[in-house]
Amino acid sequence: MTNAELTRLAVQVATEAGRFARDTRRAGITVASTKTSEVDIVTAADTATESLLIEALLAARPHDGVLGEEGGLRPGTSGLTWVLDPIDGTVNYLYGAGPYAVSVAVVEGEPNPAGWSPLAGCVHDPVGERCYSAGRGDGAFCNGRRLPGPNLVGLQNALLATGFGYLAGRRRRQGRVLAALIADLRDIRRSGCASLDLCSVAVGLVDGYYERGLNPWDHAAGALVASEAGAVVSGPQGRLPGVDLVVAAGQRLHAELLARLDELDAAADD
Ligand code: LIP
Repeated sequence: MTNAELTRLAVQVATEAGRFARDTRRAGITVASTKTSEVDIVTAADTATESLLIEALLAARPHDGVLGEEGGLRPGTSGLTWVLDPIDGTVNYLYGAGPYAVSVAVVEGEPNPAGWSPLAGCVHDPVGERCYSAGRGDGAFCNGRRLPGPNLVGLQNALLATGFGYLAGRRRRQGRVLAALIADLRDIRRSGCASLDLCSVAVGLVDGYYERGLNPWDHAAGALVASEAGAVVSGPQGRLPGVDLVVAAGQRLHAELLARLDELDAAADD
């Protein structure tokens, strides 16, 4: 399959799963379990939506691997792995407060951000009916319209999106960094959905995004949308994005933000 064909498959399954999750929410949802902390929740819809995605993807490509937020890694033999966040923005989904999305990416190579090469991805917002998609080398789109790419601003005029983890210690540290950073910016936005935050950079709804502690499935598809729209997407010191850090912005803001985060991160350790 070409990257364009993989993108079409990602769009098809993410759209169907997004509508399933939206309709399931209307019927009522409850917390099924928790993961890393009492506030890191899983709903029955998360697991059901992931099962729907896996069934549809393996019906089309039975030899691919899967790395899902709820089910973990199921190795394949094709060299390709589908990286799935069935409901990104789970707390928003539970409360009915804020956006959520189905995030589907397919990567080549190792099924981890340090060793993979993203080929195609889709982030589907079933409430806003916005379907972001990208294939490597093919550009980034929303509902079939090419995305304009990131705004070209400096740090002092930047509207930044960010997020916070589920562990109290990590949130305390993230709060310290943000408290020091916020005076240098226009403002921040905290949506609660990393995949849509990354797509928002690609659209220009925010000027940049950063977050530490993300799981691979949180950023796999959104990072490809942002980079295919022309944003610079990296981890710390310009390395690949991953659990240590994901930063996405236009070139100038990316450089200024990365440098400022490095300074603040060092200070937060003191
Ligand atoms: C969420 C991310 C969000 C982050 C939350 C959580 P989930 O993913 O999309 O940006 O700040 O802590 O990780 O848990 O809803 O799939």
